[in-house]
Amino acid sequence: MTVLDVHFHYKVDMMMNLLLLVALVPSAVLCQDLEARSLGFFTVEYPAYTSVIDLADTPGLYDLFVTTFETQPNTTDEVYAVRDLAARLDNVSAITTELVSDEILYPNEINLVPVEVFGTPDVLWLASGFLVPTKNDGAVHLLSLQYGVPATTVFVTDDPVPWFFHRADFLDMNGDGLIDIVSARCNVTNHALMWYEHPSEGDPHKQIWKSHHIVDGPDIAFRIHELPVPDGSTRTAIISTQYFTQLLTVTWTEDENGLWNDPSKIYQRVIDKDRGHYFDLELSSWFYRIFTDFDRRSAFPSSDYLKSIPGSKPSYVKPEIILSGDDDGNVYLFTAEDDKDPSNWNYAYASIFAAEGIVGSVSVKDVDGDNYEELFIPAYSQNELHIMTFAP
Ligand SMILES: *[C@@H]1O[C@H](CO)[C@@H](O)[C@H](O)[C@H]1NC(C)=O
Ligand SMILES: *[C@@H]1O[C@H](CO)[C@@H](O)[C@H](O)[C@H]1NC(C)=O
Ligand SMILES: *[C@@H]1O[C@H](CO)[C@@H](O)[C@H](O)[C@H]1NC(C)=O
Ligand SMILES: [Ca+2]
Ligand SMILES: [Ca+2]
Repeated sequence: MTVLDVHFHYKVDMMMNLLLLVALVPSAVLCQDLEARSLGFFTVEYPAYTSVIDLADTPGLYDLFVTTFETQPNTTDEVYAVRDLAARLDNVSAITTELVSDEILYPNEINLVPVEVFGTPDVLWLASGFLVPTKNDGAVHLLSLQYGVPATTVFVTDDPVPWFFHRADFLDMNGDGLIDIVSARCNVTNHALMWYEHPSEGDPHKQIWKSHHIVDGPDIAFRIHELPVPDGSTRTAIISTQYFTQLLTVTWTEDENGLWNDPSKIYQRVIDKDRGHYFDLELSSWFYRIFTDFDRRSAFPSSDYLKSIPGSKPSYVKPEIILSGDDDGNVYLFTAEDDKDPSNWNYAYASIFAAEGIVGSVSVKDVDGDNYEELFIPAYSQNELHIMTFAP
């Protein structure tokens, strides 16, 4: 397993320093042991990606959304929800799921669209498609739960050929006041960071969003981040873990208004290379870790997933990290060797969950408000969704 720490300035070029470690908050609190214990599991066929979401129609109650996919061609795939998780933690084996969609083939990551994008709450985004024959024509979908459950799939891109999509994010790229979709699209040989233009007229849920190419390279995962630069201002940057081309890159605009529609103002630089398949990343204002693919024993799904758990020890300087080992079958808890030493960025890790076969993307959230995080672990090959808690 390769765990890569990158911290402090990467001098990207004359115009910009990437200052990824900007401040450390001192902490006087001593180490406490973090231990996760099982609350049980319930059955879901092929659970892959999970998200815990607080919908506006039930404020303060957390729901679990789970995407599932089969790697056999010509099968259908489903997205499920479990509503009001807190009420169900005392009888996990009795949990039943609600069907959200059975219309999307190979659904990958799912999450909430920020309310500002449409001015209406409870719209989910979902990115789909992968190598499986009959399931390789992916898209970024919008699911409005207000239209009812099962939700109707809406939004198609105008891309004329099949592409896979794994994540979406939201930013007004052309400055027209309408927030656009940013995504990476790929097939095995072609990869690009794209943005999709929020239609200025008509119902945006029922129209094609025009595609705009930003740069080649990004394929699966990326994060949008405001990067501080030496003159005290910031640049909106998109940091991408390029899986197929095995590079970690940053893309940004030097447009004075932060717009992305003039290609001559877009810059892209390699931050890191020679570490294998970069897969996913989490960013905070002061540090980041990138996890690369390891121990590939099976073809699908193909990599690591990670989530940081910033709330688990609030007075700590460096966050704990939960990492799914994907096809290595484990969920790992990473803890900093030394929370207070800014020169020591080593993390120790231990497996806190071992599955038979593949583990999908884990969600971490304190859903019952006792200040201890719960973990939602899709044991893909076992057709089980496990719940754990850090509560004693
Ligand atoms: C999927 O089903 C269609 C219609 O039955 C069939 O023509 C096609 O060959 C199948 N594709 C695969 C990859 O199994
Ligand atoms: C859990 O739910 C099942 C099914 O509803 C029920 O039979 C069982 O008694 C419940 N167990 C507890 C401990 O409440
Ligand atoms: C990927 O997409 C490009 C552009 O449409 C196409 O030329 C190429 O054949 C595709 N590659 C694969 C492996 O499908
Ligand atoms: Ca826009
Ligand atoms: Ca809790």
